[in-house]
Amino acid sequence: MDEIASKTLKKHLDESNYRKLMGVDNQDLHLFVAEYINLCNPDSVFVNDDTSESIAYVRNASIKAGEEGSLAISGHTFHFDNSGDQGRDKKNTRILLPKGADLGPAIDTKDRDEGYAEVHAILKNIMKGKQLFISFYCLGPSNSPFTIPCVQLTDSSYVVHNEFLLYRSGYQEFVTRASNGTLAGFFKFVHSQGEVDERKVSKDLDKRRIYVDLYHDTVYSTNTQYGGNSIGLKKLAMRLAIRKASEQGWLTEHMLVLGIRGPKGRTTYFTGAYPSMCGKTSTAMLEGESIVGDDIAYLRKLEGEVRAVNTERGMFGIIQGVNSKDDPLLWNALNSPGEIIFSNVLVTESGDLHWIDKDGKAPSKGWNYAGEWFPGKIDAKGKQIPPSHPNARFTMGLGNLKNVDPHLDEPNGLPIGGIVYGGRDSDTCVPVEEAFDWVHGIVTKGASLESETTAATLGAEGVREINPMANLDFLSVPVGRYIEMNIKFGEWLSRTPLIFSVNYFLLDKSGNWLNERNDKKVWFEWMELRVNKEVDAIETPTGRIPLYADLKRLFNESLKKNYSETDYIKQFTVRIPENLAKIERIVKFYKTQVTDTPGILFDVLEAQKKRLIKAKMQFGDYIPPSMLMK
Ligand code: OXD
Ligand code: MN
Repeated sequence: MDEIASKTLKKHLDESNYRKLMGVDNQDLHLFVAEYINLCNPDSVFVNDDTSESIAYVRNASIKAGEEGSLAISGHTFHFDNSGDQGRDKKNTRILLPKGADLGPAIDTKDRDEGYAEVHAILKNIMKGKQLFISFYCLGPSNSPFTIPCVQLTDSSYVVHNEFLLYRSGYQEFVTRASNGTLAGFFKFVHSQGEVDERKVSKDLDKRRIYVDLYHDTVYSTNTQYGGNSIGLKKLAMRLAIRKASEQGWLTEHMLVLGIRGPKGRTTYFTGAYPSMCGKTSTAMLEGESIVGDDIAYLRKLEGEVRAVNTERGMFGIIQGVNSKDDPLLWNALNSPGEIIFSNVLVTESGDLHWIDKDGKAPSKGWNYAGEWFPGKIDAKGKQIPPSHPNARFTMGLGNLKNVDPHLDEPNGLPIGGIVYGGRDSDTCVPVEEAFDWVHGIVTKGASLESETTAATLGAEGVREINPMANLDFLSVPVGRYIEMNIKFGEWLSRTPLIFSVNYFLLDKSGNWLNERNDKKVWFEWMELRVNKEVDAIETPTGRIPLYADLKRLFNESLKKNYSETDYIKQFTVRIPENLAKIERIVKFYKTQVTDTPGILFDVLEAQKKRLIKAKMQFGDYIPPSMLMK
């Protein structure tokens, strides 16, 4: 090893931690660790080798450091982030690019040399007086074609604790790959929470940066604790993986993976992309079905089939609205003993919790991300502070759930029958619709996904935005190239998944929901039957929709609900003006915000526009499904 690196490691690591690090016999790793020890200058270093002692050490460290506190139920802990650090910081998240490289106007980038210098200046001595934790993980099941090994450096035991719960451990994978020479290309994450105040929350938010160095597979994150900014393997790794996937011909997607039980004991697997806070986790948790993952999936073509894995093994889920009636499985897990971290919820003196729309009333007193709380408390701008933040979260391993799919760790992933795209759309798309074919689906459902912004990111809520495949925030390749990759991915398959759209957020003219929360179970059961060619559909200008009789039967069988034809007509009427307006917005986006849009996208949208205009001339602006039945 390089002499300076060797000296640094020997100086900063005690004998046992040095031994653990050297257990991974890889020079690149040692040089990387030594470089950031020299720069960040921690007081001590802890290497996590995934033994139960190491895990216990970190768990205790988080309580000891005050990053987490214990709660009444055994294994439950809480954590607060700064009130200005409650969501993903899109403004300060940048892809670092060398001179001459360009990802187009829709993706925020920064000159690599400038960004690198800036973040390295912030990192200098940032860990003085602190301990550095080094941990190893695998994205995807270990020892599989999907596996990406990752190493995380952080001074936050809260971040490490989250990662224990969310990712498959990777020390052994590093040891094995280092010894057989297959460790090249591992992902690297350097995080520091920076200085914390008396509540142990990051205080230098003006120095919050999340910089993604694509060409060195490294991400830097500073002066933030919010999981979406700090947990390297989550949305930070996604950017690295999207680029890797684009070079190797597979896909990294913002997708859940879910098993839907069909007739005769069959399970059909779906993936589904939804922007944050648009029903992704509650879909993954559908009662009677099985969850493989709720956030990020890798998709590969293996022997002519699309197969998918959850890159994670836990959930960093939004807790607002979780209640015993609508989410019985999650409710049970969140109220049972077991290892769970709750962030930015309301904590009472007795160690109980409250969050927005939980069963029961908010207590009259407690502590949350904004300090001591009581009903009616207002912030500096005179706005009422809710008991918990709308983006408050829980972190929990999928093993805590009764509905976890038994094939979660299948090394070759699960065969995918359908791919679903869903956004927050109050007035345009029907609740469920099948695309005519792969390319039509990728263009009109995935690439045309629109959604209203939510509290998962900092900034205004409720603004309609185009969000291709719900993945725009994480793209690290030009948008056009990404769409092209998706189109190409559907070629040369012996079994092509069907593509669908769903919309849980339709409103009537008076602003009332047109659907109930659990209706999505029926949409998925209908899609399962379509994938297995067991029900017919009605062809509309925008895709294929269910027949009333099939939905009536499914509502009755699955939800014990009488589904009226009036509701069906309200929900499934084709809205021509809204659909035409949507096409205008999408075309404008791809003409002005994307410089490399594949021509086929415009062709497919133009054909859809023509079908809509033709139907309008024949049937008018709002077409009930019965008029389109052959
Ligand atoms: C998430 C997000 O946390 O997308 O999953 O914001
Ligand atoms: Mn997400």
